[in-house]
Amino acid sequence: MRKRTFVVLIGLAVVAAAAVMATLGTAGTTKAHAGYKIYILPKATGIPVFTQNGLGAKQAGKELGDTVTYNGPTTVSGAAQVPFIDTAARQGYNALVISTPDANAVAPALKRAAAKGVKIIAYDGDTARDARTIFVAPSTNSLIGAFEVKWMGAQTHYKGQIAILSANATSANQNTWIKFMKQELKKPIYKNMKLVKIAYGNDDPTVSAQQAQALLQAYPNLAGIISPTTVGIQAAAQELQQEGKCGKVQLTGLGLPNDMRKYVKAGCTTKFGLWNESDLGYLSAYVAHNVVSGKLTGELGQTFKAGKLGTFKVQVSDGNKPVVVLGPPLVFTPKNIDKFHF
Ligand code: RAM
Repeated sequence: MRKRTFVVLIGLAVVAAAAVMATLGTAGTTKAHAGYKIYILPKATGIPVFTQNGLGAKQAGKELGDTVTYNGPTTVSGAAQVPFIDTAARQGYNALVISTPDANAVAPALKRAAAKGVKIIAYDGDTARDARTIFVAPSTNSLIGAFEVKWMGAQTHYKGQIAILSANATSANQNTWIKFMKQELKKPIYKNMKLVKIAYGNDDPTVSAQQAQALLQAYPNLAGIISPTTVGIQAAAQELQQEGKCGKVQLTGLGLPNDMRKYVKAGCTTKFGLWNESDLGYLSAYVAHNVVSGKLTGELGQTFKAGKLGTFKVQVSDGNKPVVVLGPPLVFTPKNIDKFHF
């Protein structure tokens, strides 16, 4: 009797252990593919596009079972990003997703972090090619550059002096777009449009407003300003409005619909663009996850699924590689601006 009870008990214990193992097995599998720590480091916190990138990345983290931390300096500076990179490495993050205004300033720290096993993904503002595994681009750079010139031409009737109000002089994303703007401007249709100055507002609202004002003073006949930064375009719109120049000096570039809505209504710009910043953060977190898991190594042609956004491919884009591109830019006009809420 005793023996039989013992056998039954053993039998029950085996069944229970098997059940526990099955549960652990599932948990174990999930853990092997998720639970990564991803750090998203913007050019600076406090700029709405980066807040939106962070929210998108957190959404992706939720879907993937990863922990996403969003943090960075309060002013736009590559040097100011360095302590955050070192912290992410010290705290054992699996991946660092960075948009930088200064590739050279951050490259050594990124390499230090990579040596400690942190996977580096650049997004938005690229760093040195050998300091990251993959670059996530919001759109094709040549398209972004060409579009901005087309939007300006449409507003100035392809005539007059134009100026660019950029972000930081060291910023790779803006510099690349400006390179493609200059290329577009060489087309015959722009023969009566002349780029007279490139000013830098450092993605600081005050400096950008001062630079916009200086442009208006230095070039009284200015036909338009292209500002390939959400901070710059907003500051320029505000400046134009204050000086009663909306509609007289044209404005285009890259801006957030929410920032720019009132200036569109006031006639300060009739055409500008951007992309969905939350999606950009979301996609970047998916790239980071897949790099950490080993699915993406940066080899051209690799594909992966980024949740609600679908399937993406690692590719060459405008000679840069390896790049994952979010998609074509969105174009905002007085007709469609109220459809966009970000
Ligand atoms: C600013 C930043 C960012 C850029 C946008 C368009 O918010 O410079 O890097 O992508 O503008």
